[in-house]
Order: sequence, then C-alpha cells, then structure tokens
Amino acid sequence: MTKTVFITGASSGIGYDCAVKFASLGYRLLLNARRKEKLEALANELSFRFGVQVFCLAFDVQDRKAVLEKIHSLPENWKQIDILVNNAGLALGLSDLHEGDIDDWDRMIDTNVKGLLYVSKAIIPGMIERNRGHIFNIGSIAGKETYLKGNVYCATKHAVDSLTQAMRMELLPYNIKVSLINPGATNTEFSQVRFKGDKNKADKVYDGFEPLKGEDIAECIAFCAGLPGHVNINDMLIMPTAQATAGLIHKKNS
Ligand code: NDP
Ligand code: 8X3
Repeated sequence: MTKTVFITGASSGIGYDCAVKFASLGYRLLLNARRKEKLEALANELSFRFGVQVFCLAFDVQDRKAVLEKIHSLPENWKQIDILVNNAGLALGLSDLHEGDIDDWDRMIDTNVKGLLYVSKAIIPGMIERNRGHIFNIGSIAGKETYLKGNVYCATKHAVDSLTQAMRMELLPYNIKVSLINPGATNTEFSQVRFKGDKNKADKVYDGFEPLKGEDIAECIAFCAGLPGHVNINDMLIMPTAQATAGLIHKKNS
C-alpha cells in the first residue's frame, strides 16, 4: 500500500524539499505550514509531476486547538500516517540573553518545542494502534552545541534532542522508529526569518562557503526512511564540508 508522509513546515526550505523527495518516491503527502497558497502551489506541482495524492493542512503549529482539530478531522483515507517529519521551526534574532526580545523567545519555544509536541501528540496514537510508524524530528547542530548569541534557539533544539530520545524509549514497544536529523548551515529561508527579512544579513551567513541545501537533508531523511524495518538511524548530524562546528566555518576571503 502507498505510504503517507506528514511534513510540517513544507512551504519552504527543508520541508519543501522533503515533500519533493517523498513525492518522487511515490509517497502520498500531507503538507502543513501557515502559508496556504505556497502549500497549494507545491501540492499542484507535485501531483502533476509525480501523480501522487497531496492533502494540504494549513495551520500554525503553535495553535494547540487548531493542530488537534485539523489532524483529528482528517478524512478517513488520510488518517493512516506512516511517516511524520516534524520540521516546522525557526530562529528569531541573534543576541545576548539580556538583550533578547521576549516575544522572539516565546515564538521559538512555542513553534520548535510546543508545536512539535502538539503535532506528535495528535499523530502518535494512530501509529501505536497500527504498531508501525517513523518519526523524524529536525534538530540542528544548534541542538548539539550552544553558540554565542544563539541561547534560546539552541535551547529549543537541545529540547528537540531530548524529546526525541524520550519518544524513542516510549515508542519502543510499538515498533515505531524515531530519528533525529541535525543539519548544519543550510541555505533556506531560515536566516531571512532569523533576521526578519534583512536579506543582506541573511546572505552573509552563506557567503564564502558552500552551505547545505534543503535537498541534501531530504536525501538523508529519505535514506533513513528507506532502510529495512529492523534498522533505525537514531541520530544523524549532517554538516557542510566547510563547517566543523556550529561556529567554525571555513570561509574563502575571511
Ligand atoms: P525555512 O524558513 O525555509 O522553513 C521553515 C518552515 O517552517 C516553513 O515552511 C514555514 O512555513 C514553517 N513554519 C514556521 N513556523 C511555523 C508554524 N508556526 N506553523 C507551521 N509551520 C511553520 O527554514 P528551514 O527549512 O531551514 O527550517 C526547517 C527546520 O530545519 C527548522 O526546524 C529549523 O530549525 C531546522 N534547521 C535549519 C537549519 C538551517 O541552517 N537552515 C539547520 C538546522 C536545523 P510558513 O512560514 O508558511 O508557516
Ligand atoms: C540552524 C543552524 O547554526 O544557524 O539550526 O543555528 S544554526
């Protein structure tokens, strides 16, 4: 039977490229993000290119009521989710804690941690019932290391690491795989969001070296998803060749 993958944050970047990759492999797609028009454009493109079924679920993962209502009211033939990619997330700002914007902290915590929890809570019971499933949580190098001025964003990604370990232990009796995927610098809309639309600042992040692309991460996730039933990748750290640690990037002309 055709497998169904649910991807949060599919309107851009890593989530978008995961949607393309899974569609190319013949999966049915449930796509989430807030920007409905972007999701719909992607859905049309993928069903046209790959002949796959796509269902769009536009909601904000921070909105607990919307998450539970939208997922619980999925049509019967879309309820069996085989793979969940918990990808929606963001960084806002880059500053010392004492100079940080509390609204930015709330949005990062509400999206990266609470959003991931709400979506997981809505989807895991079905996986338990069916005694199968695979959950991918998108962590980060920022969840393995803490870097200067990254305080709250790094804390949210450390929380994703911890929650992934918790899920893996709890879901062990139910044959559910749980994988943590940790990208290093990946050129998406991430830095534009972090710097609130300042394209110059965002572009500088990726100047002078070759960052990862969303497709690189999608490729790794698809590899993990395609392994035999008895094999799970618990934790994958994927870095640009030019990046050794969160803060150490070898840049030309620097
Ligand atoms: P993008 O900004 O390109 O994509 C983020 C996606 O998340 C968008 O589709 C956005 O859609 C969605 N999103 C954000 N907030 C919400 C929300 N509240 N509800 C639903 N969807 C939301 O960035 P990336 O692709 O780079 O980021 C994807 C994940 O990868 C994030 O968790 C990020 O932390 C992580 N990551 C990124 C790295 C990088 O260097 N880029 C490195 C390591 C990890 P919309 O705005 O339409 O809602
Ligand atoms: C995104 C990577 O290092 O810019 O998680 O925080 S980093």
